[in-house]
Amino acid sequence: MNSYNPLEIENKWQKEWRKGRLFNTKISDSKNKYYCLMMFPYPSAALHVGHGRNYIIGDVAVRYKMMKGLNVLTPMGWDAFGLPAENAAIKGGAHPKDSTLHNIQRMKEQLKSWGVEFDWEREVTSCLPDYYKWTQWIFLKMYEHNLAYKKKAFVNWCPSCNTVLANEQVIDESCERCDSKVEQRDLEQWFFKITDYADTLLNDIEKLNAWPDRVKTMQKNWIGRSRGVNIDFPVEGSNLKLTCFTTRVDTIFGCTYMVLAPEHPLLETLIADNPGKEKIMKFVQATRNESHIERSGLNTEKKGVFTGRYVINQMTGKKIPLWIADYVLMEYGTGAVMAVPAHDQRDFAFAKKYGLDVEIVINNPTEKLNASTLQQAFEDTGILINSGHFTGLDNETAKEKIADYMEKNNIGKSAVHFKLRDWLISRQRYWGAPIPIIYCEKCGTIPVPEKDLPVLLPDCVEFLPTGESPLKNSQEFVNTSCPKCGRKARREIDTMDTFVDSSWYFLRYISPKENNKPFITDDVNKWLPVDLYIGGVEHAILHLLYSRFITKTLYNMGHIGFNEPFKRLFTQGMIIKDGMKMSKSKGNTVSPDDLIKKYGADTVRLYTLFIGPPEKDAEWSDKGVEGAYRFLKRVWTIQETTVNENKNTEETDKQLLRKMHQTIKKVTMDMEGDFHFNTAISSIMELVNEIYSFKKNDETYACSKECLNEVFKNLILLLAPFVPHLAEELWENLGYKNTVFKESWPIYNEKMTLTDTIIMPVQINGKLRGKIEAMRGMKEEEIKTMVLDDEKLKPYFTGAIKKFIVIPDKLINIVM
Ligand code: ANZ
Ligand code: ZN
Repeated sequence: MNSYNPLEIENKWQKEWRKGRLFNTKISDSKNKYYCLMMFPYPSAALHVGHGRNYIIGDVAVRYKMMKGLNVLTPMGWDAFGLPAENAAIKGGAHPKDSTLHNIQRMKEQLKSWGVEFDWEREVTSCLPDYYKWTQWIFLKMYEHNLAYKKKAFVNWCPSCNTVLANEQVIDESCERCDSKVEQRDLEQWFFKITDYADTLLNDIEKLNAWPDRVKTMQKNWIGRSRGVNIDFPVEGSNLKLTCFTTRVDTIFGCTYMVLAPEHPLLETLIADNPGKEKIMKFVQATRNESHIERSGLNTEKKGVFTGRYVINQMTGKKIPLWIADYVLMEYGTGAVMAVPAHDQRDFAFAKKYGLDVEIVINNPTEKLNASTLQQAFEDTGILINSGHFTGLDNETAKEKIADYMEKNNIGKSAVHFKLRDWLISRQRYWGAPIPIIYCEKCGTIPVPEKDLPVLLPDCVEFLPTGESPLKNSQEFVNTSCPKCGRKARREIDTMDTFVDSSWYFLRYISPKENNKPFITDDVNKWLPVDLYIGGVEHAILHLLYSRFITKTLYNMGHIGFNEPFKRLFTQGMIIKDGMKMSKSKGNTVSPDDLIKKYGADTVRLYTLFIGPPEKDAEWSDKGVEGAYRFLKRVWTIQETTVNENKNTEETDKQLLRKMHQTIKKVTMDMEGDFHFNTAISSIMELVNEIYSFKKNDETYACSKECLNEVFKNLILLLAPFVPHLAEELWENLGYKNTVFKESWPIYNEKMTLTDTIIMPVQINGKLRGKIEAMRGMKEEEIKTMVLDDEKLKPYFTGAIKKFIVIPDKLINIVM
């Protein structure tokens, strides 16, 4: 037998799988379907072993499900539009299209060399016209159903990338990509009306019972539903009134001032007669340039200015000062807040800074509070004090009673507000799908007719960012004619956020070459929802929320028959190197290429899977790879073993078979459960050790040939999803003609997993006093002797034994 030569066998089997079309799925056959989706990557640069973990986990799941007899669909594609390719191009490299397509080739080769197989006939690439044509179609459908609109909005602006950023692309007030400080700008932008779906997106989270709880919680918090009351405050000396939203109406008697957002629409009217209005407007202007994240942060110092006006708290009849403060955002609630310094920390800090009144209206049950010595707001629950005839109520009851009272007396109204904002989808950048809109001087905003899709992205464009989309400079692109009246018209020059591209790609995989439709309704209805979606937790909020949203809109429009896209979600942990997340910018990446050349893909796969529970972060170590390689060589060598058949092997066979059944059980449970491949692999390693423990110095086994063959055969099947090339080769060497992935997953026999020794508890006068280890089916007399001789039990035998009851294989009961 040859020694283990991974490169040779890996090459051979990768070719075989493709020749045998093992991963090419027939969509027409949806019986026992299993759709396994892995987040499609951004083709920025070569993959490192951290990326690899994602796809290796997916590949194991796919191969396992195949062996379980399911008809598995495993497609792959490229999230190919977006900033990095464009930024790289600006730095003097190739055209984004060339570099992107080049990277795709490179990454595809890497996936193949890992032995990670996909149905490549279904490949989608979001920057190619046959894909983005349908992204534009999605936009048109959204527009048609009033779910896409344009408005002026304050947006995060990166002055260096010269583009709008989504909130989550802003990290510590800086641009995620280039670290420049982010500004706020008021710009015309396109939005998708995701807020119309806030309630459904929130409620349907309950249905996602195979999603990780923490992802569900992140989605809930992002949607952020709050129930409370909108309260009216009349403005003194005018017939205006200001409405504020509060979730703590129980604290209304402690409201000592009111605060408006600097962007509040009534602000200029309110300060019109104020001689100091210029100073106020200066403050307003300055605040508007700060990022929202900075303004509302818990630890940033709050700034404000008095408007000179007062409003009436209708519950107390008192007039309270009206302020403007940076910590109030126009985008949330009503843009006005009733401030209760005694019970809200932000209000407390603000009141202390500007010398505003503090009035305690909730009693701290453990310590009497004093307004003049209060060190921080008391935000807990308690009993109302100083609150008119609501005094004495606990604050939850008070919330209801006060809300009722306000509704009856026209002071306020129950209200629900969401944190979720509409989805800003326009980008002032080149490398994205053009928004299919035309502006005609006569007809206004006109959507591009479906028959004219795609609106092609021109190749020759000067794409240096200027703050406006580079498409502006392409005359051939901008100038067009109005689809309605035929007059000269201009095209929209903004492109779409790449999150739009990725919000529907899982539908396209089912019929990727379809020319007349984005997808075939009947087929997607058969194959979706996706059975298993694997990806990084960094997409736990936006990508998943947007995909759910687009799915729900298409469902409501009648294009698909399901309203949640992903049945089960699995988020894998990151690979850490030198204490940091592996990434190109940190310079701590490990390339799989050299490792695969040196040890083979199976070793790299095994190590990656063995490194820890797949949902947790794990530290990479090159030494560990060496260990995985040694293990596979050990497995390889089992096939060379000869057996001494003269031995009496009944007992040892039984022992080895028991270990085998135990291993099958353990591995199967790990595969079916939380994908704990690491513990599955360690139990396989134990089985291999057990096999080796029968190895004698004379290179023979003390078990029978039949037994060893049986165990080895099942060992190969168990290993197949993890180290597929090695498994195929060993399988072939055993004389099998078919690929191991057409074999059934091994089945264990529960009875055969049981050990022959059993632990029996010993009760003395009804109390558990100890345990003994007995053999299954041991005679009563033998057990009695064992118990009486047991050193630990001896101290309890102080009197005469009245009864000695043995319940066979279970329990011993002694009465003294
Ligand atoms: C009075 C009050 C007293 C409040 C108290 C809290 C505690 P959630 O739960 O996140 O929805 N608020 C309302 N609109 C705001 C805005 N545009 N900008 C900043 N803050 C705003 O938060 C609702 C609470 O956040 C509201 O309840 C309001 O302060 C504040 F002891 O009203 B509260
Ligand atoms: Zn027109």
